[in-house]
Amino acid sequence: MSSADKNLSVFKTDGLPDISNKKFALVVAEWNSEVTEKLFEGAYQTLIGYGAAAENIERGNVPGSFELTLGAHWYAQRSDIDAVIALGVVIQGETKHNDYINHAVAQGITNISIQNNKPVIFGVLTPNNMQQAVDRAGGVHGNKGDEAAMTAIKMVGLKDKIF
Ligand code: DLZ
Repeated sequence: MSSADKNLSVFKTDGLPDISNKKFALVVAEWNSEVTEKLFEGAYQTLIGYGAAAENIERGNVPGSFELTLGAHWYAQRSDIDAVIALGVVIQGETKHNDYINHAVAQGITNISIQNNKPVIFGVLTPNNMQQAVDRAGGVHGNKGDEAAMTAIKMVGLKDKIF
C-alpha cells in the first residue's frame, strides 16, 4: 500500500457509495493557485482513490473565489453532473475584502446547492495567512481538498439513499 493509499484509508467508512458511474465537477479559483492546485490534486486523487473514473471528473478554472459561485452554478445545472466541488483560498488582508468574499461564496454555494438539489461542496480555505493555507493543503493539517471530495462522495451516496 502506498503512502497515498494509507492516507485515503484514514477516511474510509462503511457504506460509501459506488461512484464509478458518478460525475464530479471541480471548480478551482486561480487566486493563490500554488495552494488551490494542491487542493485540486487532493480532491482529484481522493475521487480516483474511491473509484471515480478519470473521464467522469471535469475541471473548470475561475479567476478568484468570488467567481466560484457562478462557476459551480453552471456545472450544477448540468443534469449529468452528480456533485460539484468548489476550491479556493481567501487569505485575510488588511481590509474586510476577504469577509465579503467568504460570506458571498458560502451563501452562494448554499443557495445553488439547494436550488439544484445537488451537493455543491464548500472547499474554500479562509486562513489568516499563507502558512495556514499551506498547512491545510497537503501540509501538517492535511488537505481540505481531500475532505471536500469525501464530503461530495458521502452526499452523493446519501442523495441516492433518499431519492
Ligand atoms: C480581489 C481578491 C483578493 C484581494 N483576494 C483574494 C483571495 O485571497 N482569494 C481569492 O480567491 N480571490 C481574491 N480576490 C479576487 C476575488 O475573488 C474576485 O476574483 C475579484 O474580486 C473579481 O470579482
